[in-house]
Amino acid sequence: MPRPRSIVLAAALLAACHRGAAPRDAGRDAPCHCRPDAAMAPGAPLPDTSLFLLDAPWTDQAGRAFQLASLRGAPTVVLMFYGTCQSVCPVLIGDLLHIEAALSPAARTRVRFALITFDPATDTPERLRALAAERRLDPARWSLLRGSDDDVRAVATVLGVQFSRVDPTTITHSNTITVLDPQGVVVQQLEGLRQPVDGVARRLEALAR
Ligand SMILES: [Cu+2]
Repeated sequence: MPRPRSIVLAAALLAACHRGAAPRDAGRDAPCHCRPDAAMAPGAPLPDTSLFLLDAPWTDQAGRAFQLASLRGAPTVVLMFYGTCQSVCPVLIGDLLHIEAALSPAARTRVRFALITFDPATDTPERLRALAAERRLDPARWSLLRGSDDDVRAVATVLGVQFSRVDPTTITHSNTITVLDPQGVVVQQLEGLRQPVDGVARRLEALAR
């Protein structure tokens, strides 16, 4: 059986990034060596390591069609999570809220937050909308996204996020917060819970200028 196009594209993206350095190596405050010197003009082709090259159809918490490429031009914080997680996902969403709170008002209006569920079968738009309301996630900045299992796996591959379903209600997963530059290239990753957010906030401020 041929592999889905999204998986093939994710593998190509990963290979392109490894020609420079893996997204993981962009972690902490280190500069991302995989960021190419492509022109940053809005109409220019996306860098070949851009997550936005995954042109899969997503659905947001309002039930609207959503493309990752619609985030182009905005520094974006990406978290893979699932809504029924009882342990770490609520903490990670709290960490993203801390990042948002650490931004200047000017940067806050530009930065976007994209939460992609590992569990699209359970996390319907209604459930995602309820979660967004419960956590007071501003819909102008926060998109909670569900897609096909293949497309979720493709994003996880590009971000270096591991996940695995251990029983019908539990998914084990990496605790990774990723910062994308306005072209969709990984420039920073935080691993673990309750990490200091100052470095990420500074990076987002710089990207939002
Ligand atoms: Cu979780």
